Amino acid sequence: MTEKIVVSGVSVDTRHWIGGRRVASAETFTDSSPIDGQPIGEIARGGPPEAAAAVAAARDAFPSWAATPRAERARILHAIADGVDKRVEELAIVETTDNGALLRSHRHGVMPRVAHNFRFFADWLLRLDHEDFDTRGHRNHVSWDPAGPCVLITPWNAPLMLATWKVAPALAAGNTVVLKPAEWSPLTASLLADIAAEAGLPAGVFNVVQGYGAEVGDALTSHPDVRRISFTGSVPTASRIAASAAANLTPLSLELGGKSPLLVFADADLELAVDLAVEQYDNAGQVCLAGTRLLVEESVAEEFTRRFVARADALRQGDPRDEATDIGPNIHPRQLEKIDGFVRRAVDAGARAVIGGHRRDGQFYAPTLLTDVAQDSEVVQEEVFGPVLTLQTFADEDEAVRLANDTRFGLAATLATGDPERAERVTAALVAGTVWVNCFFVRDLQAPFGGSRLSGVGREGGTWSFDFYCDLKNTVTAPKGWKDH
Ligand code: TXE
Repeated sequence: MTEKIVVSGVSVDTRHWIGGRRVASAETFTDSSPIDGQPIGEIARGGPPEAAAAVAAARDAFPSWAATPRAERARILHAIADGVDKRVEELAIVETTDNGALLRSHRHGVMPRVAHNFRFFADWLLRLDHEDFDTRGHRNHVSWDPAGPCVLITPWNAPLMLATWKVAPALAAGNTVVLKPAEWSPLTASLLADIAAEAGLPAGVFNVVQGYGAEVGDALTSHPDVRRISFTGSVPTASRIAASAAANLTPLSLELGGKSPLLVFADADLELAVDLAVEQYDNAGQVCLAGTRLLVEESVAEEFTRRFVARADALRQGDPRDEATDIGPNIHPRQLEKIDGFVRRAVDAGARAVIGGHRRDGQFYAPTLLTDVAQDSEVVQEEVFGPVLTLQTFADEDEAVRLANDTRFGLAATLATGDPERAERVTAALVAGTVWVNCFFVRDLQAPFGGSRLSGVGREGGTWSFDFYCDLKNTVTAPKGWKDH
């Protein structure tokens, strides 16, 4: 296989990264760009042997990394962040070429945030503590012990962002890592391996196995030496991973899909509500947190729809490398098929496409708004993961909450309202891991992040990440002279 490819001027190693070495596979898979559908290169196609080798490398590297003083671990994580900062332009163009999301957002938002992931968890580690307390004179001391090798499995919609949101706290906690990036966007994980090595991360502490989830996944998730599995992706894959991890009772953190509501009350600033709604098309709708169900109070629904359509019509869809583009392509022809299938079936069942409802040339789907959708219909209940929103109306607050909570998911919810008391009432009644009031996508790394119901298991962020990635130990020490009592 070709060991290196050049992607928009950046050299990317196409092999795995195991135990501080590049490792080839006999077989490869083709990685293509959503921008033009053309192949980018052949990537190492891992299987059980590569998975086993990566876990063994992580296991061997664990004792020494776990024993590395916190300050030294934090220093190396800061050095990785510096390496990311230095290569923002390269990472941004490679990620855009690989997954089709906007270059300007990779350049100005995502990649700086990737660096921040490392800095944030390095700094949090240094503050991580638990107050000692006494029990009948005995001192209780809680320590955050590293857990061991962690398997991190990540999706393609925000590849490096979602990977480092797991990698950074796992490494900070003193664990070693095997990262399995999605096969539709394998490239930036390989660049991260280069950056981590340059930053001085010891061999085997961070490993990357490339390949199809179905071929490499089980060997990673059923491995008895793996102490944590963190996964972001689909519900069916999460179920398979949970089943595979069950034999060893390996703790799991699962961040899955959503069907989040965006509630617009009549007392809302309607321009703000429209802004929030249009934002849901970001990343061509491939965002787990997206508020894809617009729930609008009847009395303002007509005016809201009129303003929304005017704004959505003005969105520019095209090459994600162009600064003027608002919406890029969807990740893969299969994803496009899937999106179109959802819309076709909805329209067949009586839905009306107020805008969009069809593909565009290339790998694009027109921003779509569907009305006349039933609450129990597939398009209202299932995650589409494309630029497809539904609009339903409600008569009062009770109905709004009932519709909002009436899916199997519970990842996020957004409210547009001018009434703070209503915001409090509705927020309390919603089933969601995150609620945004008159804003969207504002995320602080110290906040707990995750979903309820089928949107996931567990929370990560700040201390919650360390809760997951550490084995908490309570040590009880007797007072001096205890035996004399
Ligand atoms: O997900 P998968 P897909 C949702 C979204 C999307 C749907 C399908 O609705 O349309 O999922 O996307 C790895 N053992 N989300 O098929 O299969 C796989 O290689 C271990 C929401 O891409 O879940 C990839 O690295 N790993 C989501 C990762 O799982 C396995 C983001 C995700 O792929 C595996 C992505 C196995 N048996 C999709 N099978 C979000 N929450 O943001 C696959 N994988």
